[in-house]
Amino acid sequence: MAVLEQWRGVKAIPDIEYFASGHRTCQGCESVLVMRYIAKAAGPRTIVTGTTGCMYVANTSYYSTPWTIPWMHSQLGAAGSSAMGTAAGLKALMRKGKIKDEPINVIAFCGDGGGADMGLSAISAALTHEDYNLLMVLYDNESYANTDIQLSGSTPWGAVTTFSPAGTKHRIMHRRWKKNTPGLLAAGHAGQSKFIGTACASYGLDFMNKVRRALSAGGPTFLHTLDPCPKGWHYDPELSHEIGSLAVETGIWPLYEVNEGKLSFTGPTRNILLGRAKRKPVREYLAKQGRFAHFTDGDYDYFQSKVDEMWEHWMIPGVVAFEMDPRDASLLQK
Ligand SMILES: Cc1ncc(C[n+]2csc(CCOP(=O)(O)OP(=O)(O)O)c2C)c(N)n1
Ligand code: SF4
Ligand SMILES: [Mg+2]
Repeated sequence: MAVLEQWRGVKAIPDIEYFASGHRTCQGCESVLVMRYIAKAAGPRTIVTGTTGCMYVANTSYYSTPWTIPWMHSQLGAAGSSAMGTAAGLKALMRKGKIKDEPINVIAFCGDGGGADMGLSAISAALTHEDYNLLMVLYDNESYANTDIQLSGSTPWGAVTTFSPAGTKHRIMHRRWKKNTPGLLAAGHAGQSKFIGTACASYGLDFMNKVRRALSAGGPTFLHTLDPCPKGWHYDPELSHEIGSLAVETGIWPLYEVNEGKLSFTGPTRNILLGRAKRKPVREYLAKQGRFAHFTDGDYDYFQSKVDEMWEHWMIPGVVAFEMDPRDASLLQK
């Protein structure tokens, strides 16, 4: 296992890039910034695998690649399996003396279609194998973007996608609330996974230090990032950074980590919980994106009420969605 020290400020971040030029993602793509950050945070002794999606197709076309560290494509639902296979293979080769015994980081990334939907079982399986050091990164652009923005289990309520166009008969075509993937993995793998967290590329230092903590944790780990996608979310590419910040500042995307079973909140989310900042209205985030352009006042109110519920009634805001049944609340009081 590598031990990567924390970077105390932006000046401590090295200039060198391990994910360089040569990709063809859209202008303003935040998922590609996620790739750059994970490579920078992990450093040169790293192997990356990546499932099919924008971060495969747009990054490795026509014999070009921005990856300067070893990278391998994996099947759409195979982030967990490829991470475990790579970690197990390295361990066996080192044990047999076929390669030098040294810390090598293993990172497997997937999109929300590949990870929150199709490959969730393999990610869960990898998180139960305490003897392998690996990090799985789910980059969430809230759609199957590469195949033209179909909705996934991670798409927010009411958003227009190619599978959920706003119609005249049914204005809101997507009526399911976004799946709480990091919460379900954190709650379901307590005592197995060493680190499970959320991040957003608008908070680069917080993001890269989480990657470094996860890689130094000594076990299977998982990071879920929320990535504004100008093409699928329909906004001017120059707004990507601001939209990512608004997702956190409105409380829609809480930043937290569960490290060795201990939960802590980071960045603006921590300030909101400490009472140092107020949650911004969700409308400020939603109204900047064309995928919500059909929203009425009632739709904004409904969205706000669901986010308020998450902060005011969940057992742990943004993480664990249950409330105690009032009839049983006294059972937990000592
Ligand atoms: C098993 C399988 N089913 C369908 C596809 C077609 N396909 C390729 S990329 C993709 C979208 C993946 O979405 P996501 O994982 O969210 O990544 P994104 O494209 O958004 O970056 C799909 C459906 C495939 N490659 N493999
Ligand atoms: S469609 Fe979205 S995720 Fe895919 S390359 Fe473009 S901006 Fe990035
Ligand atoms: Mg996606």
